[in-house]
Amino acid sequence: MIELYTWSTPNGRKVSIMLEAVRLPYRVIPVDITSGAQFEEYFLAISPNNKIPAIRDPEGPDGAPITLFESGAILIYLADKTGLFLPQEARQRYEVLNWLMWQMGNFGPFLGQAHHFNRFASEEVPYAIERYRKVAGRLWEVLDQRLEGRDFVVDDLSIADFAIYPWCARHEYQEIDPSRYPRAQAYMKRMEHIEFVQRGMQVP
Ligand SMILES: N[C@@H](CCC(=O)N[C@@H](CS)C(=O)NCC(=O)O)C(=O)O
Repeated sequence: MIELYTWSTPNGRKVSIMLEAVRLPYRVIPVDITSGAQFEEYFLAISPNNKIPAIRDPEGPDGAPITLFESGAILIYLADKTGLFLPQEARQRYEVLNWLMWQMGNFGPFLGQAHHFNRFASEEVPYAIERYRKVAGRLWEVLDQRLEGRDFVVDDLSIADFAIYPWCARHEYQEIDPSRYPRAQAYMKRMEHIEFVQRGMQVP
């Protein structure tokens, strides 16, 4: 059975949503990143950058066990393993990968900085708060524009949506008012009504 090393954060939930979506059996191993569990040796052997999520699949592509870290790589792996949520057709596949990489390089790291400076920094840093508030607004605008005439970021529901939605769901940490981004707000509602998304968002 797949082992999912995770915690209750948007990056962790990308993978639990995918595992729920493809109905692969999995066991959750909570890694409490608030108490430093991500630095334990057993975990660093799986995730050398000391971050969740990570997975161990006893049945990798060649039948031998495989471990993966970085949520984007895990999503692609699970999509390839199951043939689900990442199209085979080249043009559609690259389009999904565009938006997955956009999330991995932008709509995650920069929103994460907004979370940090808005909520968790040990001192108030007005320049950083302002900078990441602006970047967050711009990224939400990019998503909102993309969703013009679309239900999901690439026509059919895909791993790109599983990566993007959990970060939308944390909009309060980003001090983002979704009603300013009506297409993104409608998208959030669409995603939150999907049962496997609801289940994935409860993990751990
Ligand atoms: N690029 C990584 C980012 C993962 C990440 O930032 N994980 C955070 C929680 S959301 C973490 O484990 N932080 C613990 C730490 O940095 O010590 C991914 O997408 O998997």
